[in-house]
Amino acid sequence: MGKIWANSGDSHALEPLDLWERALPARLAERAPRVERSDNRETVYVDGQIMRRDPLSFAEAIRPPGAEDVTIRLTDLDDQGVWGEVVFPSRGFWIHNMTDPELARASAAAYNDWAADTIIAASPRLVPAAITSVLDTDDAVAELARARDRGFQAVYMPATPPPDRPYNSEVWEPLWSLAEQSRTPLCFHIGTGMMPQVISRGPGGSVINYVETFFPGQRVVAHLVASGALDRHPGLRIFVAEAGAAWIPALADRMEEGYRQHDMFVRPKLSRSPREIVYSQVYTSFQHDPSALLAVSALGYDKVMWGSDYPHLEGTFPNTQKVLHELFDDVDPAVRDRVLGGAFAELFDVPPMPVQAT
Ligand code: MZD
Ligand code: MN
Repeated sequence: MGKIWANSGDSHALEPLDLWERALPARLAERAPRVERSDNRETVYVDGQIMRRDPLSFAEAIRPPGAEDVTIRLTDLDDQGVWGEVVFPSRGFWIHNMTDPELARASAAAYNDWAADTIIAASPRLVPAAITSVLDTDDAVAELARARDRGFQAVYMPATPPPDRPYNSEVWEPLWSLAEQSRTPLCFHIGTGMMPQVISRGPGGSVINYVETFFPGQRVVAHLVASGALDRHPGLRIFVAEAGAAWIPALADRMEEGYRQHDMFVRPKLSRSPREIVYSQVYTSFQHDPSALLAVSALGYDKVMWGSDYPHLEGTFPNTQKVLHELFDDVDPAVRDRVLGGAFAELFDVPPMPVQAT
């Protein structure tokens, strides 16, 4: 079977353990994301909190050499058939669990400098997403502007914002404006921000947790559509990464019904219907879901990208070609090209992909 080439909306870089230690003054570095390993577990600390305590087997399983070595990453990409990819943080995710604005501002800038020097500099196929503060809008706007100057094309946002800064709040308006004006997609990766990933323990816990982490991605869309944020900024594109895609049409139906049947309560009124806003400004990615392709072919929602989620267990590495053939061999080539490159190209600029094998 010929090699299928794909652009991927979702992957992760693993930061050096001493990134923040080297970049920040000691009084901040000691509260930046750091890791301790003992008795077969890895514990992640940030801003005085324990964020995760994983079995080493899980922590190590998501770290093939390409996770932190860009040269090996590019070799893996060629082998797997991934041309361009959005690169999200790993430990940088924990910056959005900080409560100290100065620490968040400095930690985000340090991550962005590292990602620009290491990932952007390595290849035009790699599109790292910059981190900004979510505690202070002025800091977020300043760092987005700085990141654009450093060559970033995207910003990563947490699926769950700080409790006092919900995404329907006006406090975010200057960030929505700059993201629209600079054509910078805001990329909300699931399992991040002020909601723990592990909610349920005991019977079925891991699958319950896996399902629970995709609900905040749906809340992001509901908040940004219903509050009018996306309606006020028609050029703003948001991307919910790693939550699948087939829920978008159902969410659009739900918002349409609520907007229409509860008209007497609706504010603000929108200039376009919720579905028009979602279908024109909300992008999603999936790894294995057959339902995602049906959202495109059967329900007309085409802002769908495939994502490898390299190097995570939830992704397709090292079996990407097998997954792509299973997903796309019997699919309309127009749908395949849309999901493997077209939607990606509306948000991100990478060199032209090799010609698909017929
Ligand atoms: C980025 C988020 C994704 C998730 C959360 C997990 C599985 C568990 O036996 P017991 O009673 O002690 O129960 C333990 C239990 C098995 C219930 C629990 O430990 O569910 N462990 C792994 O944390 N699942 C839902 S999935 O949150 C979206 C997908 C898996 C990788 C994930 C955890 C990654 C992400 C995302 O923020 C992170 C990061 C750097 O890589 C991994 C870990 C960390 C968090
Ligand atoms: Mn991911």
